[in-house]
Amino acid sequence: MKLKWESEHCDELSSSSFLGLIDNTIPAIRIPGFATVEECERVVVTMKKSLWRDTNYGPGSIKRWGLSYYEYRVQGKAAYFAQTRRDQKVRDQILKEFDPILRFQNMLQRIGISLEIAHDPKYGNYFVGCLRQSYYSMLHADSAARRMPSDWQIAQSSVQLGWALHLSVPRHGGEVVVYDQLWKPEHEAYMRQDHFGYYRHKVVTDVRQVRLRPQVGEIILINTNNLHEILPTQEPNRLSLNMFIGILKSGQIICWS
Ligand SMILES: O=C(O)CCC(=O)C(=O)O
Repeated sequence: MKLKWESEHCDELSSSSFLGLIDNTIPAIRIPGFATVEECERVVVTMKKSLWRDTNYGPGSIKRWGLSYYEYRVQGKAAYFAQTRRDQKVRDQILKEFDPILRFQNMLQRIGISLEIAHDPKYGNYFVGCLRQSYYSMLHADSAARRMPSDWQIAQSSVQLGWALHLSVPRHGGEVVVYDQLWKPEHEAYMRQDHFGYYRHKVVTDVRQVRLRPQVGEIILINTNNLHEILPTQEPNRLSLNMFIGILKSGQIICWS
C-alpha cells in the first residue's frame, strides 16, 4: 500500500480505480446514481418504521439498524453470530424491494471482480449491510485486522475499504472527510476517552484531505486505513447503508459490516 495518494482526484468505479483504492493511490471512488431517489426513499420509509439501536461511538453520534463487528471483539463470535441472525431479519425486511449489495456484487462482476460475503466455517455468513443514521463520526481508521482476534476471517484482511450507499442526505454538514494519512501505532496515544476517535489536532495537522458531500443514491468508497471522519450535522436524515470490503491473502474479496 502506498503511503500517500498520487492525486486528490476521486475516480468512478473501474477495475483500475478499485485497485488504486486498495493500493491507496486515490482518495475515493464515487458512484453517483447507483440507486434512484425513489429506491432510496422506499428504503428510508421502512427504515424509519423499524427498530434501531444506539452505538457507543460517542454521545448522540450514530443510530444503527444492524450490528458492527467491532462491538463483538470482546464478546466473541458466538454472540456476534447469534445477533447476526436476528439483525439479518430486520435488514432483509428493510431492503425487501431493492438489494443494494447484490446490485453492487453484479456491478463488480461486470468489471471482473468477485465479491463474497465473509464466512465462518462454524457459524456461516457474517453480517453485511448495516443501516445508519449519523450525526457525526470522530476522526478514526477502521481495521478488523488490527482490532479483531485472529480467528475471525475478517482479521485476515490487510486492507479495508469502507462502502456507503447514501439513502438520504442533510442540507448542512454530514460530509465525509478523508485525510491522506494512514493510521500509525503512534496515533493510539491520542485516542479520545469520551468517543471512538482521535484528537484531530494531534494526528492530522498539515495533511492533505478531501471533503466529500454525498448525494442521494450515491456510493462512496474509501480506504479506511486512512484517517477519516463525518462532519457534524444537526439534521436527522444522514442515512446510509454501510459495509466494509477486504482482501484475503488468497486474493478472495470479502464484505461484512
Ligand atoms: O458513512 C460514511 O460516510 C462513512 C462511514 C465511516 O466513517 C466508516 O464506515 O468508517
